[in-house]
Amino acid sequence: MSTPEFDLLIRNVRIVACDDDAGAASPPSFVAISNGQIAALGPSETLAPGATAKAELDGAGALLTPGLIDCHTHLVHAGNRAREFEMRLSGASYEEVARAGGGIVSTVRQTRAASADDLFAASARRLIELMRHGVTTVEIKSGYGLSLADEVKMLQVARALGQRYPIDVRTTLLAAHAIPPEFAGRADAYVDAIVTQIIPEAARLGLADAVDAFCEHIAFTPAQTRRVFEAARAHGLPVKLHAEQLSNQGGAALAAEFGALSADHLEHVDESGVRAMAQAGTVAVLLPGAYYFLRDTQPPPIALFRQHRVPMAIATDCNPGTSPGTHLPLMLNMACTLFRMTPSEALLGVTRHAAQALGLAHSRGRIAPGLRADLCLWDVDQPAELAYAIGSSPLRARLQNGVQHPL
Ligand code: DI6
Ligand code: FE
Repeated sequence: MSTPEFDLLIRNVRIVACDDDAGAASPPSFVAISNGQIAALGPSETLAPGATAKAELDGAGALLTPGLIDCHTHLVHAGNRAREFEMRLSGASYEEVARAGGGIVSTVRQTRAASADDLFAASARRLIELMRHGVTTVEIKSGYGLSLADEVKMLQVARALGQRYPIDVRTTLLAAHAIPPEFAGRADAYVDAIVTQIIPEAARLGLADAVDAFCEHIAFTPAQTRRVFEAARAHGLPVKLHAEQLSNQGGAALAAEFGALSADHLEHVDESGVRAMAQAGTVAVLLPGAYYFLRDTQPPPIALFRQHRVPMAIATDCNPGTSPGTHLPLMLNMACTLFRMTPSEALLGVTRHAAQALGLAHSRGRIAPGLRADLCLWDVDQPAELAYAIGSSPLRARLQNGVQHPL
């Protein structure tokens, strides 16, 4: 009788598969990996006695989760906005800073001025931090270029990061993030450029996995957002939306109308928006880091998402203006403390539901045969500890595509 030779056999781990309840771990189990995928798993005593593997990893009873997925970041950018942080501390609001020429547009200036190499180097530092906190798939948005050449530069840097480091990068075109200075007062003309030049070129170059927009009174109207979505659809690209972050614009319903993968932020969404999301299968991506950093006071309506069974994902929103951080496990804590999510919901939010928010549920986000062997081994006893701890890093090992990389 022949027994399979696996590439890697992980023994003695307690698995949190993240199927639908991430609140408890399995009894001691094994996970077998072949060709970068999970080949088999089960309680330790069910492993065939003659099973062999090219390599083995003893989990020593540690907790095994899917690799974490950060499904909403603006990780590629130049400079920082510590000065603006100080301004806000002395009383200026986010909108006031934006209207005074600070905010997103100041990062646009620095990102445009940076060479691709400099942008790569600055962003790589943040990417490495994400990986150290267990992230194996990250979504990176453009949106600080706001011209054809600079948006393409950002997306190319994002893709290059994914080629250089052991992390899977998904790119999202966010040309509709802010109105660039050269289009001040001519937002519709900028939207023309987005739909006739930037989206078609990003699609032609194959640089974007999705298209996003910032639908808000300080950014793009629902009518402008609709034009962006129509162009995305014409080029076969799925959409996502920064919706109802500062006010209720009906963005969530608009996103749902276009079958959006996700609507993100959502502090001000109402029940009709939530219902539309539920019907469309649109994931709610919640960003507690931005809520915290802006000292927002209206949390997203978690009870409505639960009631209408809208899957909730959690992400860092890593960006220089409203969430300058790369600690995804810390976001679990904030989702629980600030939004009153459960630790189990929070963990599903960075695994299964984050995969869904990127259209990747078929390949990752859970521990199951046939899925990518993107895995994290944690020095904790129970999964709730991952959300409970404030800013610790109990990651012991991280595997991407079945390969363990030094932390
Ligand atoms: N909402 C946000 O929180 C970030 N973008 C957005 O549309 C902020 C980006 C920035 O301030 O640089
Ligand atoms: Fe964002």
